[in-house]
Amino acid sequence: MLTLYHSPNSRSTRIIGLIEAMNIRDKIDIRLVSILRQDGSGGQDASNLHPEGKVPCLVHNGVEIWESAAIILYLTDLFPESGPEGDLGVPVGHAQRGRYVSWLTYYAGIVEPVLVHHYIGAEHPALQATFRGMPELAARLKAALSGTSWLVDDRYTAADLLMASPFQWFTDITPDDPAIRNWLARCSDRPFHSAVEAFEAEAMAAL
Ligand SMILES: N[C@@H](CCC(=O)N[C@@H](CS)C(=O)NCC(=O)O)C(=O)O
Repeated sequence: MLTLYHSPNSRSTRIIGLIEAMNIRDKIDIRLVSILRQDGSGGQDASNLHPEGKVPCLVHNGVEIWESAAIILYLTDLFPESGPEGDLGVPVGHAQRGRYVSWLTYYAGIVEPVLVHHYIGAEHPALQATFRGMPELAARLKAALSGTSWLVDDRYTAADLLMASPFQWFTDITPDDPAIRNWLARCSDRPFHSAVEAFEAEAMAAL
């Protein structure tokens, strides 16, 4: 039994995207919960099993899986080769598995902190030493996209879905580079986005 605790228009929206892209809606019970939003609205929901009351949180047979990158890895491993978009993951043993796992964990460990530091204007030698900054993030993306359309295995994977997501919300922080902008446009063109918009509109109305 799989349950996703979800709040619309939040970081868990990308998990809805993954679910739509993989066509696994019938395999997951999606429960809408409220969260404490950064503008002070909303509030934690006692029914949400995330240990900090955040979203997304996936629960599989009583075990909580939290952090978007972990949930994405978990679902793409659990349901390989599912959905009209084909396999969004990269299986264990595949030559590109390491690259796939690296982008997912790079997102969680580096990209989120770098974007938050950039947003609040935080600068410190320890931040630079530990996470680097926006120029380095842009350089990584640019290098990865040189000569290929996607980050891993020359095809759209959940690594693209996750890595593109913050730039799709905050378009003004997108690095000004044609390779990155074209990649984002390709990511935003994926057919599942219209289903996500419809799902989120309904979820918003239901909350
Ligand atoms: N790094 C986490 C971030 C999760 C997160 O911060 N989610 C926000 C929604 S965008 C949240 O639930 N905030 C509620 C709170 O802070 O209590 C992930 O990607 O899953």
